[in-house]
Amino acid sequence: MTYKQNYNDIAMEERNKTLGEFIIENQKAFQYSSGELSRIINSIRLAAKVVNYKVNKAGLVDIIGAVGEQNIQGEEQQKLDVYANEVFIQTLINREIVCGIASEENDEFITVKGSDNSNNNKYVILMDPLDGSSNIDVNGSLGTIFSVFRRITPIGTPVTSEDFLQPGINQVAAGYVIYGTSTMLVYTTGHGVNGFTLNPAIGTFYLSHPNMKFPESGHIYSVNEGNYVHFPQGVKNYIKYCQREEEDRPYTSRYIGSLVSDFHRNMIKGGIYLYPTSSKAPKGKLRLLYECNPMAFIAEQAGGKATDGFGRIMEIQPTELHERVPFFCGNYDMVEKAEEFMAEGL
Ligand code: P6P
Repeated sequence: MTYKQNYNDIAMEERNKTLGEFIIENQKAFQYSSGELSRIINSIRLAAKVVNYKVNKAGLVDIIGAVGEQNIQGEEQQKLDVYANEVFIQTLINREIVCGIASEENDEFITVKGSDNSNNNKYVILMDPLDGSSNIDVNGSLGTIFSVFRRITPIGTPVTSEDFLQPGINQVAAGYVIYGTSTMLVYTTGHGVNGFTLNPAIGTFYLSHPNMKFPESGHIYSVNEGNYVHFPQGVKNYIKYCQREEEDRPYTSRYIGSLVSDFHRNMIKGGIYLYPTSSKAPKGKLRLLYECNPMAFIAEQAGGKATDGFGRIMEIQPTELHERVPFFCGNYDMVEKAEEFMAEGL
């Protein structure tokens, strides 16, 4: 038999490179390529597999249902939220690769010292360990979102809030895990976006979506229309524009209640995700540091756009760890059109 079998006969395991192989091949492209960033992605990979196992068993194991406490967001903490948070934090600490961790589930950031009690690690990571947890009890898809910065305070000193409160343009890596019909890790280090699908049978991620880009045009809009009456006039006008029977419209409305899932579908099929301000969420609901910035980095690397309705998300100077911002993200021209309505409809 010739070496070149029929491509489709070759199992993914043989035809697609693994995440590990991809990281090694692209090591030199990582900014400050000292291997630490690769090790961060590797630790995310391990934690994602552990969380994926629990997410898939959530219906069987007693980890469904709120743990009874509330996080700083005032949201009911689901057991899986707490579990995922602990898995990602412990995996990152054990690997001794970051000097600090901030999480949606923790009021304050965590200082991470080396086993020799040093502060010599160069990176901080910010994360939403389990995004869309309201979907847990209804078997909906969930996600993990992460954002990586190089610390800006002197190496060797304890990490400070300054290291976390950096504008999104300083990110050195960002990504998400989507726990859906399949589990994928999608991330960027500033050199394009690549998606890796987990083969749960052997616990290996394979490069299934190389160089991901938004399609030329999009026809999906994702927003919680239950809040319509509370939206700014510009958002109301944009939603009516999406629904009007003219040109390439009406668009399709799709909203899963999980940013990662809505974003992922829109990046593949073309669309826009909006979480505007409303009287119920005067600054919006989504958090700048560990939801909007990482998704904005990925969106821009995939040829899309991410704004707060008026300005680029990644140029916002954060002032507090859990600050919220309005979020418009997706196909470049769709976000631009929404911004036009925001400018008119003040
Ligand atoms: P609402 C999940 O809590 C989340 O942060 C995003 O993942 C999701 O898109 C949004 O909030 C859903 O919020 O108010 O529409 O239920």
